[in-house]
Amino acid sequence: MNRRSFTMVVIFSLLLTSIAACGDQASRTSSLSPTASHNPASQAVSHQTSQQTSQAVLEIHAFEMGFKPQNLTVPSAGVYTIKLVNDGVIPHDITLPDGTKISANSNETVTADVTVPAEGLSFICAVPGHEAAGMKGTIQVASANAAVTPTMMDDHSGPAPESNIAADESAPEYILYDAKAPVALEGTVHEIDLVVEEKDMTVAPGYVQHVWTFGGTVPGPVIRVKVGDTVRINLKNPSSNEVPHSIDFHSSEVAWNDEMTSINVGEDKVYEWKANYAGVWMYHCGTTPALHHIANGMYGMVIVEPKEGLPAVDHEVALVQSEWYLGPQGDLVSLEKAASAAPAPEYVVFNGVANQYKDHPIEVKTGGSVRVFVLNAGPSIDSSFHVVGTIFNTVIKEGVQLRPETANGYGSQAVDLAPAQGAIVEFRTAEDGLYPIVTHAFNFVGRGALGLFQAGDGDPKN
Ligand SMILES: [Cu+2]
Repeated sequence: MNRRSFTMVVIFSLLLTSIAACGDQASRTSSLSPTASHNPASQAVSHQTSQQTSQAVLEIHAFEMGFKPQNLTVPSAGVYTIKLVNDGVIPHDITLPDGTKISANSNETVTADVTVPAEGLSFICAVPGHEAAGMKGTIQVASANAAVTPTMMDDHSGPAPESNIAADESAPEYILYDAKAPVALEGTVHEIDLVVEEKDMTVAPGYVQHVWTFGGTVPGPVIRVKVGDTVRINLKNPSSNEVPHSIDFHSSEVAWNDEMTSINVGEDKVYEWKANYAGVWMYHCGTTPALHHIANGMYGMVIVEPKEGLPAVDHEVALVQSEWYLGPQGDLVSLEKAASAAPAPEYVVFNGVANQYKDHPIEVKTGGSVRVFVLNAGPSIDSSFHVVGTIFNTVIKEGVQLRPETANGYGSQAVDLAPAQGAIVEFRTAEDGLYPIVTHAFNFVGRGALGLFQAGDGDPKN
């Protein structure tokens, strides 16, 4: 919140109200109060008899993700009627610095009178994430010599663009994400309730973000089925949430504008698909801006085994690599950082939390066979998945297979995964000891992309 800007608006508002109080239409002209703006029709009528009738209608269209026009200029300070036309597919609003909110659902038009002070004002869409995605604008007064500056507009109630978010020593401990891969679901038809939860999460020691999740965790639950199975997902967006969401299964063959469309809060949707192809697949929210919904935690892994299943191994682990672009503590992640042409996440992580398997190594039997299902959820950084001290004897990446029986002595050291690519890798540990899990894009190892396999007691010397 820009204190100075806010204070100026409030002072001007009080001034207007006190001047108007001398007349007989006082209560009808103090149109900056949120209640007044929520009842646009009656306000518009009352102003017909007022000294301060609306000077003009300012028509502003909302869409995903912006306003058109974004910056308006009025000839003088005073009361104006804002006509908000929502051309988008999800709800939007125009929110002023004092909290006045004009809300419109998809294809709806809502009008309300507002007072534009001499110094102008800024407005945003207050739906979480929408301001950061570009839904902000200004109304300036042509004669004003104190127009709203871009700086004042930018730090109005939104995440600041600075790159250093200070650690919070009182942040809760992170919750360890179990890396053990689940077994395949029983049967051939699977009905799964997937509830979207918007919640706070400690993503690294000292850093809490308000994440959007499938099922309450980042990543969402691993869903494991076999080729030929039918999966029926009941996606629920509870009314306690704030924004629309959707789901997109890369393991499915469906029309984008059918199963993958967004649902508003309070709505449900069935997304049914058949597992026709084996592999490690991504699922994610695709609601605009998809970059923000993915960066804010909405992704997970689907494992589709061949019909006959995978050969038995001693250990199975599921790891999802992803990025955190920190927003302010307790707020959404920064879309501005995530959208950079050269993205520089503060953290690159396995299963949602920085360094969690460095602090809590994944234990395996020395010499035992280890299978890792690995997915790069991105949203934007490539992975070079590597386990220090091992060689992958099996790699099944995006349908391409390296298998021991066909390898002619070849092995694999690192698996390249662009965002949304997945693989199955297998290896054995040679001796008791520690085997670091990294992305071999090494600038990210120091940013949280580090875990450990611990074979035996972890000590090669005894
Ligand atoms: Cu979403």
